[in-house]
Amino acid sequence: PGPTVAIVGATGAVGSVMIDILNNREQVPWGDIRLIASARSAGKKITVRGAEHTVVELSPEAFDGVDIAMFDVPDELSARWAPVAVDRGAIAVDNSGAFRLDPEVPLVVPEVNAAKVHERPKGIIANPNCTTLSMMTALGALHSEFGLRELVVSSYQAASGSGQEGIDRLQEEIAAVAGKHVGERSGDVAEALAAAGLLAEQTPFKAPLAMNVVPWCGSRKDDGWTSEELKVRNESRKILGIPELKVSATCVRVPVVTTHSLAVHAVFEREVSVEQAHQLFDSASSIVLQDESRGEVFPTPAGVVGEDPTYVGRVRQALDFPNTLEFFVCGDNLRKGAALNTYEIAETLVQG
Ligand code: 11C
Repeated sequence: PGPTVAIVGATGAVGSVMIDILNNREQVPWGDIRLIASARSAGKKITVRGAEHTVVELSPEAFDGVDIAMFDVPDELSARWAPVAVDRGAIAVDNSGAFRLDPEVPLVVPEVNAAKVHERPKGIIANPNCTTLSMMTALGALHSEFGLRELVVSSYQAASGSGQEGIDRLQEEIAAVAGKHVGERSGDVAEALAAAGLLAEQTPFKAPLAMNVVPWCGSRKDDGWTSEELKVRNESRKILGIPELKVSATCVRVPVVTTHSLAVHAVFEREVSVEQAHQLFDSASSIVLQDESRGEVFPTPAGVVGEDPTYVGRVRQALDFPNTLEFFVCGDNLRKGAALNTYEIAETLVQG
């Protein structure tokens, strides 16, 4: 039999996508597939690869016999349980933020730095934040040819970045404003939400998300930055192997259910043309180039949701900055941004 794989957090928003990926990518002949979740979800039956599996409760024994444990749970649960999985003999591939900046834990995007999976003194491999990941395949390809020096990005992040709670809240908010004549007066969207019983203290977002954009993702950090903006900076540096990379990010939540988008301003050491960038994107198997200059449409999150590749468009040479490209990327934050990249790390471990 093949190696035993565990999904920790199997019933969450990312865990559910992981099961879909397991059902649809059959290159690795896994032996046992173990679904692990909180006590609340234990006992639930889920069919994976044609066989019914019962979700088991998170415990040290749940990792016995597991070769690779993929964690799709909040930071504090990963921080506690990934080392337990390693103690029980598994390699932990962790999708949380708990270990990403640990110098003894590689932060891996297989298209960019696959070999790092073998440098894991703690037995843990980290999967990047979905916002960072959504632009990494494109930036990795450009960096290897032209040498990235500076990065300025604005994100347009989907509600599912806040998990099932975020998805449910956005759907409820949209239902609450649908058919109402709101959005023409300050505060009227919030009033419509309150009238529908959607209280401000019950949302994962800092402001109404329906008919709005919210320039705040993650938690508050020093000097006005958010955790998400610092993750984009620190994780991009680590994945690309450029510790001094200049990065500035503004992260914004938009009323999209799934798929993060980013407007990227990337400055390179060497001269780079749109044609050269197009060629690189065209030759990368996990990138789909959708650029207007070819008579095609540009990518949008509604057109990319559910897709595995990163979509790139609006590639332009900056008019006032030398060696600089502007482009727009869209990536499904639950697939390449989370479950798919985690799964690809596991595949890389198995396939060598
Ligand atoms: C968001 N990117 O959209 C975040 C969610 O560090 O894995 C993922 C947080 C993380 O809110």
